[in-house]
Parts: sequence; structure tokens; C-alpha cells
Amino acid sequence: MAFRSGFVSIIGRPNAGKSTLLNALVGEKLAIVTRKPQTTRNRIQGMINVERKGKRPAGQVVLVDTPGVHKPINSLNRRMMKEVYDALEGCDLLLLIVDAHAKFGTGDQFVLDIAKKTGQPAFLLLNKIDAVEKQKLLPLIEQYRALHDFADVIPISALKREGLDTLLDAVMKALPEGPRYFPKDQITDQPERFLVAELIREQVLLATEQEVPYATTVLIEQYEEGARLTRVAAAIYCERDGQKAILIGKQGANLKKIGTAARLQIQSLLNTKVFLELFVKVRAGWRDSRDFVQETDWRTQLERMSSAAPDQGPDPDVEK
Ligand SMILES: Nc1nc2c(ncn2[C@@H]2O[C@H](COP(=O)(O)OP(=O)(O)OP(=O)(O)O)[C@@H](O)[C@H]2O)c(=O)[nH]1
Ligand SMILES: [Mg+2]
Repeated sequence: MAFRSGFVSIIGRPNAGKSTLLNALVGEKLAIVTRKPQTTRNRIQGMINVERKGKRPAGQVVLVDTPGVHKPINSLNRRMMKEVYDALEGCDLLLLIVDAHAKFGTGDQFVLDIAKKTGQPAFLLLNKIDAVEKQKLLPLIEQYRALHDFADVIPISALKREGLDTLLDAVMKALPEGPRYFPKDQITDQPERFLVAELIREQVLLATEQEVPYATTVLIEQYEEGARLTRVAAAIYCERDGQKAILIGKQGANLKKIGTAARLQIQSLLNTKVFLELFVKVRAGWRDSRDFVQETDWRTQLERMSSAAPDQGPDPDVEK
């Protein structure tokens, strides 16, 4: 059986479970997950190396997690939606994921319209079936089949890892013959230092409410890998002094909580001891600044780092 491969983009509304699915299929925590919508801000690739098994051919699936589809109200949102459209370009298969527990609404219709427009084959994934009564599934499947000519409709639970083997079989069947795009030991395109920034942002999202999590972004300012210890200094940017006060908390309690939880996560990712320093900075209206949003994007930062002299580190302008 010939080797198969392809790019498979996961799209859906915020909170549908896209990142949970990416992590479950790759078997590593590559994307942060929270109960808050709009958690993911960048597209993230996760590679699955599939072994030959029964009728399933060997191959490589390049899964692409994307931000949830939403109506943009600022530069950050527009950037997030660009990430979605970039992920759809030239992909071999779309996985349109919906929360089976939630009612089909205009948001879902909007995602469906985007999927239709690409003209690419699409699977519909009915996620969170662990939270749905079994007898409701069949009518739901029928309802979605009537909306679009999906190549397949598959009920899954990304959280409980149900239906994922069936999904992987179907994906492999749908992919063309092709090369291994990435080396076998590479499981993501996102460098570790940016995943570290995401792990910090995840703790910020978990520790804050209302507007604060959305007005926050995290930038790595120092990243030094030593023999026994990795030193990380990161700035948590927010938009107002009031948000800064909330992030820091009474006598620094909130920032300490965020730092401790993030450090544990980072240590388990890097498998080494970590010294983590966090600073909170205010940058008024950064979400409306196209330049700042662009500067904080990890792909932009990576480009700058690779074009800078090796001993210069990240461009200091990024943090100012
Ligand atoms: N019960 C249940 N919850 C799930 C399932 N999959 C994801 N969730 C939960 O749904 C919430 C959102 O999950 P994410 O994976 O962050 O969703 P997302 O689509 O990536 O969201 P955005 O990045 O905001 O677009 C989290 O609380 C998950 O634990 C599932 O199969 N069953
Ligand atoms: Mg996500």
C-alpha cells in the first residue's frame, strides 16, 4: 500500500473542541485549551505519523488547528481570521467540527459557508458526544447531512478520545498518495519558546475573567537553555492599569499563582527545571494596533530571530 499524506485543517466556532482534538490525535499538548471561547489565536500544525494497520495505509497527517471562526472587531480578531483562511488554503481535507451539545446557529452557518466556498472535501465532526444523549445522535447526523454534501459525518468525543480511530481511518482513506512532509520526530511547527508563551497565556486565561483574558498577550523576553535549568522571562501585556492590577492581584498573589502553574506546565513540556519571571506591562489599545499584533505573532518573531545575528537574541523593539 502506498504512503499517503496531506494537510488537514480543523475549523469550527470558538470552543467547539478543535485544540482538544489536535492534542488528542497527536498525543501531545501542542495547543492550549480552556473553557473560554477564542483561546487559540494562531494556526498550529501537529503531525501524526500513521503506521500501517489492517486496511489502513501508512502515512503522515499534517493537522492544522485554527482559531475559532468569529466576526472580527479589532486587529487581533482580523489576524486570527487570517490564520483561519491561511489554514484553508491548499489543504487536502477539512474537518468541520461542531459542538453536538449546542444548537446549530448563525455562527455554525457562517463556518459552513466558509467550508463550502473552499470547494474542498469536508468531514463533519460532531464533537462532545459524551455530553449528548445517544438517541439524539442519529437525527443530528441527518440534520447535518442535509446541509452539505459532507464526505463523512463522524460523531466523536475529543475529550474522551471516542471515535478517533474511526476518524483517523477515514482521514487516511481520503488523503492522496504523497511524501512524508516532515521528519518523523517533528510533531509540530511551533518552536518550544512560543509554546512556552502559550502555556503562560493559558494560565492567564484560567486565572482571569471577563475582558482581561482577551486584552492579554504574552511575549517571551528572555529564553536561555542551560545544562540544568531553562531561564524564561516573559511579559504579560494588557491594555489598562486596572487590568494590570487584576493580573498582579493583592500583594502579587494572582501573578504568583499564574507563574507557579505556568512553571509546572513548562517544566513538564521541557523536561527540565525552569526559572520563570513574569512582568505585567500596559500597552493601551494593543488589540487595535495592526503593527503590534503583527509583531507579537510568533511567525513574525521567528523570522526576525533567524535574520538577526546569532548572538543578538530577539529584536528588542518587539518588547518595547
Ligand atoms: N464534554 C466535552 N468537552 C469537550 C470536548 N472537547 C472539548 N471540550 C471542552 O470544550 C472546551 C473548549 O475546547 P477547545 O479545544 O479549547 O476548543 P477550541 O475549538 O479549540 O476553542 P477556541 O480555541 O477558542 O476556538 C474545553 O473546556 C474542552 O475541555 C468533548 O469531546 N467533550
Ligand atoms: Mg483552540
